[in-house]
Amino acid sequence: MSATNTTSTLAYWDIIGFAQPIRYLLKYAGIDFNDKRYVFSNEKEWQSVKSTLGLDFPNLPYYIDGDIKLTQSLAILRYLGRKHRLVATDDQTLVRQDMAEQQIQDMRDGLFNIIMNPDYETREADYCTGTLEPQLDLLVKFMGDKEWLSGQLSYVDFMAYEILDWFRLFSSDTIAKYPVITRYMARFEVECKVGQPNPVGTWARPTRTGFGRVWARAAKRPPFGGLSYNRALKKQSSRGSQEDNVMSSQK
Ligand SMILES: N[C@@H](CCC(=O)N[C@@H](CS)C(=O)NCC(=O)O)C(=O)O
Repeated sequence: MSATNTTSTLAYWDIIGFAQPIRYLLKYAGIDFNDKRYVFSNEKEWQSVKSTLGLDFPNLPYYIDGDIKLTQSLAILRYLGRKHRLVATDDQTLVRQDMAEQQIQDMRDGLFNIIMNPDYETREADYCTGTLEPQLDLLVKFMGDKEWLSGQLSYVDFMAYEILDWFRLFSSDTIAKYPVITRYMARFEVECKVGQPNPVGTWARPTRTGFGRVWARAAKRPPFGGLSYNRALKKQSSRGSQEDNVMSSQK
């Protein structure tokens, strides 16, 4: 079976999570894929098929593209990046791409550490000023006047956008301090049509409530600093830069 003549399948829970950058990339590349969602509240459904799919390391997300079957979200993103030319092509941009990839992973891990922590509320402020802001300072310096992290649009920007969006939900005040980041996100939303009715909007946005539930469960308290998801979004858009507000009104 050829990998190019089949409809591929991306499977994950019915939430955004680790699959969302992959969904964005597939949509951006114009791939008509089967967006398989296992019900998060019914883990048995996934467990009953987990070992039957021919995956070397069964997990979610998984991606099946003809005879290519893979798990590990980063491996999937790299595979799709190579396949759809969303990878750096020279040494300078490759080095930037590789470093940004790992830095974004570290930032994501930092966020998970804090939201999983039982002392979440008391640690949140320190995390924002002591960890997140220095990381964002470095990211802004790294970007300089470049539009994309490596210098050209790559799979790493899909990862970066998603984690920055989580940070924006987590602490919109922190992200609002970084106009370069706000503009980068707005640029990505335009380029990749995030939140617009076609082709991404109708299936991407509603899943964010699932993300809120996961977050709330992990932290054992309401997400987004006690705000409901909708109020958090409103607060975020009312504090964003002018450009950010333009983007929000397009959603
Ligand atoms: N390193 C893996 C982690 C995958 C992972 O932890 N998947 C979680 C959801 S985020 C899961 O529920 N996997 C299903 C399972 O463990 O059976 C990746 O990046 O894909």
